[in-house]
Amino acid sequence: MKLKPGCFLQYLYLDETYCLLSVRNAKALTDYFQLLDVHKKNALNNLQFYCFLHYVTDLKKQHIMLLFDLLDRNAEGSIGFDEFYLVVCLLLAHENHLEKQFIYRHSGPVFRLLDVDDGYTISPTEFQAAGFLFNLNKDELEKIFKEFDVSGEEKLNYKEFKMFTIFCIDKQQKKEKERKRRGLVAQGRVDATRPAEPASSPRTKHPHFYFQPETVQPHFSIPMGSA
Ligand SMILES: [Ca+2]
Ligand SMILES: [Ca+2]
Repeated sequence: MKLKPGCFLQYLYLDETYCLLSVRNAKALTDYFQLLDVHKKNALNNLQFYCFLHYVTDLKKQHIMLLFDLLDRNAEGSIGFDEFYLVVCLLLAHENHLEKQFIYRHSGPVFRLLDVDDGYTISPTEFQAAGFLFNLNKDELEKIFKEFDVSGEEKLNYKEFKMFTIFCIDKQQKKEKERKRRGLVAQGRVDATRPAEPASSPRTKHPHFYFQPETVQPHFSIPMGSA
């Protein structure tokens, strides 16, 4: 999925470590949300959500409606600002090739989003249905299940999923380092025969200045049996 050129969202800046917007950008997004919320219900229905995503992205109708259903878990027929904010951060993460960072930073909400039947595990079917959100293809998803389903029941519990998110971030950091290294080699600033430095742990800048609504935090509890 891609943002359409020149749309409002392209003017927002996503922090690449925390995959969140600054408070200032979040305020601008609130104003935008209020413009979309023509019925003044502090929520968007599926038609409003569809029009918004159809206007700003190249997502197909079936994917937009699936995303709406994933967000509207209590089947109220609408989604609030917190869910809207999460979607916008995800769209910007895509735009900046930070999907894996997004999964790592928001592992709780992502797990909850993928766990359609609220069974506290993610099945291959659940994962495949929403793979488009994180740029994961069928082969990649199969590999993930093979590698991280430690308990062997062909489902990922939260602990297994968390391991996968750590793997994601490591892979993304290595990729980013290699990309930067290639740039420096091209500029003649680094010896091409010198091996790349190992990936470091994620940066720990304090997220104090970023807007983090409740739904972006892993606020749900995992039963003892599945952890
Ligand atoms: Ca499930
Ligand atoms: Ca498992």
